Amino acid sequence: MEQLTLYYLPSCPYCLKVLRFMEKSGIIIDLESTSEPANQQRLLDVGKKNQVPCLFIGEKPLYESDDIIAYLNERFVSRDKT
Ligand SMILES: N[C@@H](CCC(=O)N[C@@H](CS)C(=O)NCC(=O)O)C(=O)O
Repeated sequence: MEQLTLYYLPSCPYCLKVLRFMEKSGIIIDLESTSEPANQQRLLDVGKKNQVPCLFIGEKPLYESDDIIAYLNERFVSRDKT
């Protein structure tokens, strides 16, 4: 399975929405704050947009908090129930 990394900013409400969902669901993945210039550069290099939150699924960027939550829900929550 691909490595998951969430690029986020602590001050971003959309990021906090994703982080709250992860906490509630017990989902632990790598986190990288784009307040670090190197992380921001990597987000731009891979995702082409300086927008957070962005979930890296391997090397594939997924933007939009609702889409990220839907992906994490499908990968970690819904599958546990089947
Ligand atoms: N619709 C997006 C909104 C994300 C968003 O607006 N993020 C802000 C930070 S709170 C941002 O990265 N703005 C910079 C930009 O869009 O270039 C979502 O739900 O993820």
